[in-house]
Amino acid sequence: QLLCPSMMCADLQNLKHEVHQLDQAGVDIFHCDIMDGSFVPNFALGLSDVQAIRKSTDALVDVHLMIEDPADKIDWFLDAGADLIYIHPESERYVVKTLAHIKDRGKMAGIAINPDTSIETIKEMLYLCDYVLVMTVNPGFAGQKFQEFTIHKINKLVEMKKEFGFKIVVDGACSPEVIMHLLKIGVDGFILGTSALFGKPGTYQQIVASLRQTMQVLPNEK
Ligand code: S6P
Ligand code: MG
Repeated sequence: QLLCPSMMCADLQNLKHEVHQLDQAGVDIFHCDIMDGSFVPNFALGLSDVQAIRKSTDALVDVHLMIEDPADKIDWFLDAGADLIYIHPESERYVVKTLAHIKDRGKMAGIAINPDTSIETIKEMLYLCDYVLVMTVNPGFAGQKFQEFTIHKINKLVEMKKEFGFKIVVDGACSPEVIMHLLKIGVDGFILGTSALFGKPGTYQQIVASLRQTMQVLPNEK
């Protein structure tokens, strides 16, 4: 199972230290939220943050592009050191072409879908996806409420991943309880924000170890 800290929730005044602590705690993918104030009503990390995180770890770094027309910005983030890029089909006219470009550059490609977006709209593109990021809150902010209705879609995606082989990661309000529930359904990874990691009591090491321990004792149903 993949545990992916949402770096916009980290202490950005001590970014390098935060990355080292999270690395030591054994996280899997550093999740970088990029917002443009237009596709979503907020700004978050930028290119220089991705570069700084890349320099501070050998672990995988992902970039979640919550921006309008991401296609022509892909190379910026790949050059900054991203291993995996998520694009939103809601903001990109040529999703297949953009995913193919990421793959052509030898990196991993992902689609991120808003709660309201049906998987019917991305079915034809899944063959190009290494990851599908299911938003369980409307993108833009940490600390929102989990949108229960997205579980139906997650169940359908779990069925589809057998055919296509992508991994499912869930982003938004992933508390320990939500994680345990989704893990049983067959979700592969979780974005850890304020609901499970940042601002919680204990060190990153303790929190990640306790999450892993609870995850291990679950029966592996899928
Ligand atoms: C939100 C962004 C996410 C959040 C993360 C916060 O638009 O894409 O990655 O940072 O979901 O987690 P939480 O637990 O505070 O909801
Ligand atoms: Mg995100």
